[in-house]
Amino acid sequence: MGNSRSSNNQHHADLFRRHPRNPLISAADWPYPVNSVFNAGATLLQDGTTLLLCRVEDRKGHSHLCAARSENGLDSWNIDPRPTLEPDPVNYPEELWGIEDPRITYLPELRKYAIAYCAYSRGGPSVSLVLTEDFKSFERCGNIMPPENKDAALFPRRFNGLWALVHRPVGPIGAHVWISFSPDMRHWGGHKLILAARRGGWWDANRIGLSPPPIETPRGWLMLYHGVRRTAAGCIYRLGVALFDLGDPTRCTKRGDHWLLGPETEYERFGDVGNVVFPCGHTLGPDGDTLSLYYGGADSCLAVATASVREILEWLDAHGRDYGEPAGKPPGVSQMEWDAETM
Ligand code: BMA
Repeated sequence: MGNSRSSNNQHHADLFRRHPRNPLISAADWPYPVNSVFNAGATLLQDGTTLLLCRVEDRKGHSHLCAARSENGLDSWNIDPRPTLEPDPVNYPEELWGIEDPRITYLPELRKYAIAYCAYSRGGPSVSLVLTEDFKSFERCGNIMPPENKDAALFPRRFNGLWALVHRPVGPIGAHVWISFSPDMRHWGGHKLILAARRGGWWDANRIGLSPPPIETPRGWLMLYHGVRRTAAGCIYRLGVALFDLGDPTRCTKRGDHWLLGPETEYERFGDVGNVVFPCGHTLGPDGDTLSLYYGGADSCLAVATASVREILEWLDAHGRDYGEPAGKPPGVSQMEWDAETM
């Protein structure tokens, strides 16, 4: 498994399995000089090719996006010889310091891919959206969430006629996951907090954010999210899971208490920013169950881990916190408010 600390995990569920070929891609593989390649969005093209839209950082410290394609999603990557999508600060000043962490959602209604990404503006990180049919030409929708906000992705279809976006604004009392709705992808409202960072000693205390775009399952939308633990030695980025109602994605139905993937291997523990696993994309295999999760390791390289959606759901059933009506919660108090008091 290439996992130097796997023995620590013998008593934990091994839901995500790292590929032995990890890390899959790093700066050394790039066709032009770059500092690092990480945090890629992912999608399967119509012909079954895996496309990764990688965050690529140059030696100014600014990021752009560049596509890498592979038939098996593991090797023989065909990388665009030049940046695929570059910041355009002349027309979009919010992209002054680069564009980062793309998350791709295919929209069957438009037959287009929507890419939500972080535009690093003078006011801080913000969310921008772009549409494409082919990852060659792009239709910019501009900045849709002002700073400080990131970790955004669109759902693949509308709810009650409205597009839905998951995102992560930062406020004075934590950074939580929100949802917003729009009739046209330009104007957003109906903002609602849907998953709160826990507090105190939890692995996901104070700061959480969406990882890859929500994953549709028969039981609901599976949301893999990252939690940030602040320690005396720096932050640790890990991955957890929650489930949302299929017809009403504002309603969390289950949440796991444990993280499912954390930095353990060398390529996750050491790099430009150590102790980081940061997935921005996934693909689903032809069996409809095998999830390939593409993630940045230590802000320096790209890796993949596979998991079974069915096993994740079973694990949530066995170990997840039920977001129904737990005993002791006074009527009229929302689950979120109750958690804030009790977690
Ligand atoms: C987050 C994002 C990610 C990055 C992570 C660790 O806030 O900026 O792009 O991987 O921090 O540095």
